[in-house]
Amino acid sequence: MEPGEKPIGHLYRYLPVAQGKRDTDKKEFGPLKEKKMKKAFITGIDGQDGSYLAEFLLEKGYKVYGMIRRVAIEDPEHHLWRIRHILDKISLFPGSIESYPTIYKNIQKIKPDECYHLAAQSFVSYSFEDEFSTLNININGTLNVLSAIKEASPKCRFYFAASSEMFGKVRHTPQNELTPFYPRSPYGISKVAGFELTRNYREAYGLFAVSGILFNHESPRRGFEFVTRKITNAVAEIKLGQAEELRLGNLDAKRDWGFSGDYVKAMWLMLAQDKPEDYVIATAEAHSVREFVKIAFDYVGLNWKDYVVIDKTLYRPAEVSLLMGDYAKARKKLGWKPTVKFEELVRMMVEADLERLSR
Ligand code: F7E
Repeated sequence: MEPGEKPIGHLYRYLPVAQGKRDTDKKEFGPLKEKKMKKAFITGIDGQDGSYLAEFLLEKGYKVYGMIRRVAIEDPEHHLWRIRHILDKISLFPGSIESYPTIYKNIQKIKPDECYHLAAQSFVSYSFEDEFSTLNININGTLNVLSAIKEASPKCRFYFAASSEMFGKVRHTPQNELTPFYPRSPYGISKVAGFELTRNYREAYGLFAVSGILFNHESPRRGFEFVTRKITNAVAEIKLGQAEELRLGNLDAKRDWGFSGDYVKAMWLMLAQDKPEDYVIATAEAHSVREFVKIAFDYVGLNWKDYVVIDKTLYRPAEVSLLMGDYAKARKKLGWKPTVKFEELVRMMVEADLERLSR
C-alpha cells in the first residue's frame, strides 16, 4: 500500500506488513517465536493450490505471506473465497508478478525462507485466444520472481509450478523427468520457458530453485473454467433442476487427475531436500473426459447421454490427447504418493457442488 493511500474495507487488518504494522505480529507470536518461525511467500495464494498450500504451511508452523492482485482486494468476496477462512492468519500484499519493483520490494521486506511461485495465466484454452498476455505474464512473471530472489534474498528456496502441459504431444507414456518437451499451446510454451529459467537460475546463480512438473490436479476449489469443475458444477445444477444441459468439447482427451491437497505437500517436500531437483507429481493413472462425465452423472443417478451436448467450438486448435505421469522419483526421494483415487476425486467434487448449490 502506497503512503497516504486509504485502507480498503475489511482487508485493512489482513495487510499488517504491507502497512508497516509489524508489531502486531510481534504481539501475536512474541519476538522469540517469530524469529524461529519459517517464512513462506506464495504468489497466487488465492488460487486452488495457493489456498491448500497456505493451509498446509500454517499447520506446519510457517508464517505465510501472499501476494494478490489489487483487483482481488477491491472485490474480496469474489476473489478471496478460497482463503476466507484463513485470512486472519496470513499476511497479504497487493502486487503483480508482472511488476518487478513490487515483487522485489515484497521479497526484500519479508526475506522469506521459501517462495512458491504459483501465479500464472493457467487456463490452456484461453492461452490460444490471447497468447501474448499468457506468454508475457507467465514468462516475465517467473523471471521477475527469480530475479528478485537472486537480488534481495538469495538464500530463499524457490518452487516453480511447472506443468505436464510441457510434455504436450507425447511419444512415450508414462512421462517422467527425462521425457522430452513438446508443448502444444502458448500456455505449455510459457511453462517450458519458466522451467528453463528456473534451471538456469539454479545452475548459473546457485539458487535453490526447483520445478514441480505437476499433472492435472483438482478439488472442490477448482476454477469453473476447467473441465472437471465445469462437469461437477453442471451435474449438481442439473440434479437440482437449475440447468438442462452440459456443453463440452473433446471427450476423448485423457488426463492424469489427482487431488490438489495431495500435490501441495509435494511442493513443500521438494524444498525440504538437501539438493534442488525437479520432480514429476502425478497419480500414474489416465482417464478420459468421458469417464469423468460418466462417473459424475452416475453418482447422482442420471444418464450422462441425456444431458451432454458436444460443442465443436470448445475443441482446442492443438489438443493434448493423453498425459499420464510416472512419479517414481517423487515416491523414492520425497516419500510422496497420492492419497485420493480418481473416482473418489470425482465424488468429492460432485458432493461439494451439490452441497454448495443446495444451501
Ligand atoms: O482440460 C478437454 C480439454 O482445461 C482438460 C490446467 O490446470 O492442467 C490443466 O490444463 C481436457 C482438455 O485442463 C472441455 O480439451 C473437453 O483435453 O480442465 P482442462 P488442462 O488443459 O489439461 C495442466 C496440468 C495445467 O498446468 C493447466 O494450468 O478436457 N475438454 N471439453 C474441456 N476442457 C475445458 N476446459 N472445457 C470443456 O468444455
